[in-house]
Amino acid sequence: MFQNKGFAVAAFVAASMVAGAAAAADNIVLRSSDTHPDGYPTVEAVKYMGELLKERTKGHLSIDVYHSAQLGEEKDTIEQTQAGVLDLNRVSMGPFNGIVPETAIPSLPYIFRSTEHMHHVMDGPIGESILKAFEPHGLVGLAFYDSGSRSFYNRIKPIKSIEDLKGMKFRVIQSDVFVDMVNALGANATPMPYGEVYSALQTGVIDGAENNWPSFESSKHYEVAKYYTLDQHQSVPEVLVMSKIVWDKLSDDDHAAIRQAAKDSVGKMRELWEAAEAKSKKIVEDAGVQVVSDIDKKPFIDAMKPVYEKYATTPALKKLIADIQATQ
Ligand code: GTR
Repeated sequence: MFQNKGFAVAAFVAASMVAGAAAAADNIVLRSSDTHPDGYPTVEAVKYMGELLKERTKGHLSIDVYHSAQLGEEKDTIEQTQAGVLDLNRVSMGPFNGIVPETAIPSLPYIFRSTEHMHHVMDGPIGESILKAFEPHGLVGLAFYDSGSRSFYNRIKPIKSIEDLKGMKFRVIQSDVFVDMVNALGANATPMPYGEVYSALQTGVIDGAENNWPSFESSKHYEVAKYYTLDQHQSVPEVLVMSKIVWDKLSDDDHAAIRQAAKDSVGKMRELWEAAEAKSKKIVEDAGVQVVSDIDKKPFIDAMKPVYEKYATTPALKKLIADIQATQ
């Protein structure tokens, strides 16, 4: 019935079992992709969701998480998910910006005032409406995860003000919002897949990149980029999506179980995230990275005006910005 490898494996296992074949034939193993290494909070949160699902459906539904970009870089795995080749995908909202216009709004620089503000927005009706916005694009939005805040790091010098960024070359996620954000700060943006950043830093193709503490650490970029400036320009939530093609082959009970398990993994992710941030910060600081934390953010915020104007293209998107800003 199902074309992808995960289901094929489940069917093979079922066929080769003599006793209990009927029950096993019904078992579905969903394949989920993640760019991060094993142990990273997003990987562990989806594993946790899989455990809940397995337990609650008595083995009928479970998840295999393919970490470390084993199934490809984010842009490619999104296409595979839309095509029904991949079942689940945990990705940053960034690479969705060109596909699902609503995702550009929470990706805007400085749209969230704090982690609490981001939680209030993404846990409430605004978050629900953004999850729904994935459906016309062949994807079912299941949950948002934390991602701290993204800041610039580089291999050249400590960046202490917006002037220091002028003319420097930064890798960004393959999204126009990210490109426009870096260019609006007077630097030059180079979009490229996550997996290529380490060697691009090492060979000098780029001067720096930007990310949160756990990504800066687990990617080992801190080995080759010794200056980190906490300008905290974006708090782009992570998102867990499912292929609509695969979703449509499942029952209403399956849908309810998947939605609930995804929601229940959000709290787990938040716990893991806090611990990961503290751990990564320590590793990076112990490695001698120079951290600039006393930075005046006002010039950064002011420089983002044209970026907001560019992405508020319809009355609905303008309203989305206003609704996020009005959320307490
Ligand atoms: C991380 C995010 C990843 C990936 C990465 C990147 O913060 O968790 O999904 O998008 O950033 O910069 O490519």
